Amino acid sequence: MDLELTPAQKKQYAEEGYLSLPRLLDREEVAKLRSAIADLGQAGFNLKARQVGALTQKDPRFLQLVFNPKVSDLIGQLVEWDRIFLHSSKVNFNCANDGVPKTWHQDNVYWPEVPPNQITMWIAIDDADASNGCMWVLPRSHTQGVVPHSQGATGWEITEENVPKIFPGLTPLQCPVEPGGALVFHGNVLHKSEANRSPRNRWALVLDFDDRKNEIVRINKQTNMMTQFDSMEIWRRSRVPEPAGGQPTDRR
Ligand SMILES: O=C(O)CCC(=O)C(=O)O
Repeated sequence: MDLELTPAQKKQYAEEGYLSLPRLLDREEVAKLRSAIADLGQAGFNLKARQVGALTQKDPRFLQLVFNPKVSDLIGQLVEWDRIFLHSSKVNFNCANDGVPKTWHQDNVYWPEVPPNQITMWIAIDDADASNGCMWVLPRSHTQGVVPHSQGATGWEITEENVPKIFPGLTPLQCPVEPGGALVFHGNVLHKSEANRSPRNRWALVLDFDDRKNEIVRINKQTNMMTQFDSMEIWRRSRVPEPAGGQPTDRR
């Protein structure tokens, strides 16, 4: 894929709040990530859970993904920030036959301490389509700021019936993508996925980025401990990351 976003793509992201990138990663890159996810199972993580987080701390192949220019440089083209910070990386398993839906929500509702400017990259590892729980977005919903959510079965949510009341006139869009395809969306864009009722798994990687200026400190109210974050600078305007991963290097 061409690493340089077109003016039309940047305009679409700014106006609609999301961008679909049908072939972000190639077959080899997807295969490597699929193995890394399968190896999480070998390491004792439950691949039937809804998700496993803090991936970059678990396997270097996930770290290489975030430093891949197709990821870090691409995010850098969409934001004005000087430094980009990865604050969360996870795999979402919408498992064959009994996947769990994730109801409508804005990601920024999860990061209330920071200005609401997170950006999310969602990468399909499997084919994601209407029958196995692909993503949906509500284009232009990022223009209203963070709206009140209620607590649902899988976290903060806005119920189906409230969507048209809060966002009148906006039309939901289903976003099927092939393996290696990605969606990038503003943290205020309303999005969801439906339950996987097909016999095919729908695995996806989710990377959350923020402006390095924002210090994200989230305390678990029960344990009074800081939640585990990836907490890592991945990109600077004056630098480019190394293609093979590792630490960013000077452009000069
Ligand atoms: O991967 C999914 O099914 C849902 C992703 C999502 O909305 C999230 O993780 O915030």
